[in-house]
Amino acid sequence: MPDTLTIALSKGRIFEQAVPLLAVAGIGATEDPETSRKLILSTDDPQVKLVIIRASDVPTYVEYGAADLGVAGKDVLLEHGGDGLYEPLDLRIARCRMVVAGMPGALLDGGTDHRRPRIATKYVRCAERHFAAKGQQVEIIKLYGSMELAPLVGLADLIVDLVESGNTLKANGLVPLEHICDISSRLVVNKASWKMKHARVTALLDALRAAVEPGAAA
Ligand code: PRT
Ligand code: MG
Repeated sequence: MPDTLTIALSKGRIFEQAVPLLAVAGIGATEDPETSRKLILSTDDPQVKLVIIRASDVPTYVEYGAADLGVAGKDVLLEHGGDGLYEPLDLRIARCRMVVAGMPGALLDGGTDHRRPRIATKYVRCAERHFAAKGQQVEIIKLYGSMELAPLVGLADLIVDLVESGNTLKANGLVPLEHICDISSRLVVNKASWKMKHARVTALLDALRAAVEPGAAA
């Protein structure tokens, strides 16, 4: 069926916040990924299915055409890099900020001992770009999670992480020191699907745009 659409989503906040937008666009999820063990979920539109994958895998599925569309955080897209997919719409969901954080009073330049500050992060590319733009030499330590622990145990001087309420930083005695960028989730589209399923994809894109920007609809 050439006009079937597959949409890649991750469980948790992206699924929860994308569902109301998809519903406005006429796509109702008929199953809940938090309770279902299925990785392919049907919707009440027989021509649309959802695949439930890790947030950081969404760009890969969409780039390779395993999904026609997907929803991914800008942080994930910046780390994925390249121009292998289209990013036509800011869905304005799962919003947060990417920041440099550390202990109160931590020196962003590493202090006086001329050692390059060590930065622990899951967002290696974003961190490299941020410090390079400031002309600052740093040593990046790649972690896969719990970045907030790194400064507490002497693994790193600073972290680059996402902050929403600030509660996680506060609970670990850390403070935001520099704002890197605002983050929200984006609709991404496979390039071949954009051409081959153009009518279907643009109809969904228009419906989602109207759901995101009520009043801005044509
Ligand atoms: O968990 P997994 O490794 O599968 O992937 P993931 O952690 O990337 O997925 P998920 O579902 O946690 O996040 C999906 C997307 O949500 C991210 O890619 C971001 O674009 C977006 N998002 C929005 C966030 C947050 N807000 C957020 N607060 N992602 C993570 N956090 C974490 C943050 O890393 C920190 O540990 O929440 C903590 C901070 O929250 P506060 O409220 O205490 O400041
Ligand atoms: Mg997570």
